[in-house]
Amino acid sequence: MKLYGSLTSPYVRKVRVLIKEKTLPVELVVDDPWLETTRIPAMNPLGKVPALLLDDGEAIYDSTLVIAWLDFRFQCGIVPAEQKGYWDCMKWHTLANGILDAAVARVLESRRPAEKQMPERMAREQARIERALDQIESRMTGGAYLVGPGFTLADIALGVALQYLDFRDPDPWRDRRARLARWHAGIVARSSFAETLPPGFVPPS
Ligand SMILES: N[C@@H](CCC(=O)N[C@@H](CS)C(=O)NCC(=O)O)C(=O)O
Repeated sequence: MKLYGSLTSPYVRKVRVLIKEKTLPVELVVDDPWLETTRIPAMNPLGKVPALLLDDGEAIYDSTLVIAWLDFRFQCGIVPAEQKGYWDCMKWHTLANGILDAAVARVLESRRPAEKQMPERMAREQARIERALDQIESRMTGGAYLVGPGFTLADIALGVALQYLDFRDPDPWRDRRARLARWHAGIVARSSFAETLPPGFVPPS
């Protein structure tokens, strides 16, 4: 079983953190979907990473589905089984994915030639991120984990999303968000996060 993806994609990183956490037998194959040499479209017609290539040749794609597939196949227990914990975890994952979608859209817009950039588009994406972070800060309970007493997919998804903000756009998101910053420091101290940092990225201390 092989995971295809780039080392800078936060969507791929969510899966890589899960693989490290649970020591799953999945080999990482580095593939940048933006390069002409990419093999991703043969696996995922949408041309995006991550894609998980199964031993029978079938491919699973989209990080949410790849994680659900691995969780089911290896009984990882990364999502609580009881109803409230399950849906809380799914909600956090969805919100974290939304932050990532907004952050990635903003980064892509900022890479267009200056005369073609749409500042209002970037501002709209930034506003989504700010609203999400403010809501999350107001909901933080001060505990070490987002859902229940243990580490879950919610911690992986939001931990990766916030570190992607640090990586691509060192916005002072920690200002006014002390509880979120404290929780995040505990999550990214895990070896699964340290071992999956984008190359060359030094997280803020
Ligand atoms: N919803 C998808 C998003 C995946 C995604 O956007 N991946 C980016 C890398 S960060 C990609 O492959 N982009 C290539 C492209 O847009 O052509 C997921 O969760 O897997």
